[in-house]
Amino acid sequence: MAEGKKSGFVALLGRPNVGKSTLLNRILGAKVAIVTSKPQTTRDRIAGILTGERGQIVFLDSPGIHRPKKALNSYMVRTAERIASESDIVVHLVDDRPGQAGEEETLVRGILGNVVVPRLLVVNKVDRMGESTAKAKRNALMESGLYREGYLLSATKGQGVNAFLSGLFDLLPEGPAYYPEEDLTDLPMRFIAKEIIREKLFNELSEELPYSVAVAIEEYKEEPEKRLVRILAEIYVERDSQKGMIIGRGGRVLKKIGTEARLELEKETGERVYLELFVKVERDWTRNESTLTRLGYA
Ligand SMILES: Nc1nc2c(ncn2[C@@H]2O[C@H](COP(=O)(O)OP(=O)(O)OP(=O)(O)O)[C@@H](O)[C@H]2O)c(=O)[nH]1
Ligand SMILES: [Mg+2]
Repeated sequence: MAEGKKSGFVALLGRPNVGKSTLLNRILGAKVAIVTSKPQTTRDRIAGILTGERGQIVFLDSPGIHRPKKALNSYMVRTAERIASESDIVVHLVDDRPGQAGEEETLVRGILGNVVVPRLLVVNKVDRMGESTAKAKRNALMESGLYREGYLLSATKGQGVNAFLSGLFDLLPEGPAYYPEEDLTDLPMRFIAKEIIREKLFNELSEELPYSVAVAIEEYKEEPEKRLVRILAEIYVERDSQKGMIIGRGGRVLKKIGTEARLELEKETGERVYLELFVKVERDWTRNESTLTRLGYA
């Protein structure tokens, strides 16, 4: 162990859409987690590894905490709870939306109440809220006595991020790096590919449709001699009518999603990508435990 280096796991927790994944990407200076304007984008534990002068922090981005109505949502909330229980520091992110006393915030505070490690508060989106509103929000929330420190930051603009990181290193114990210093995540490329496709679906689809969609990578084949990656992915929906909406008139919607995903996958892999998408109906998969397991949500 290098003398004086610190390490640990830091959970990013909060209700949906507060900017947890945006903050993870900002801290790493790279896109590891997908981000959309819609709530409940993240469904899994996303580890992002920051290695620097002072040591290594493994950030754990988590699904937004909400009241689960379906099996998929229960999986998401369970995942967030597990992340909180396996971390050395738990960070509670809030944003500029009112409703701190709302149901989701009550659920988050319930989880925070169960952890024995230090808790930090982050008031995010200060760029939109303004400094004085953000400070007032922080001060009011700090009165609960739940938090060791409270930070203001903007995950999109980067403001306040260095002070936050330095506060985390101050709190963490000395310890070894868990991952090689060049690693940004422990997620395999197959998982990242599935998430990129899901992000394009989330962006393109509206109302309930994004929440009925899952992606499974059926084939991920690298052909280095051709500088090509072949990806075959299946998009699962819950009903026949949804299949038509994703394909769109003359296949237009699916084509757009495919093109956007392919361009980003080419950037990620540095290779040409051949991407094939198929849409399949798996009736009510969000409510069905065994289908969820098959789709990787278990
Ligand atoms: N103005 C502003 N917008 C932000 C900031 N951080 C995140 N956002 C936006 O908030 C939205 C949600 O961001 P995400 O990072 O996906 O939020 P999340 O907490 O990971 O959401 P879930 O995965 O659904 O729980 C996106 O449209 C972001 O661009 C910020 O600091 N300022
Ligand atoms: Mg997220």
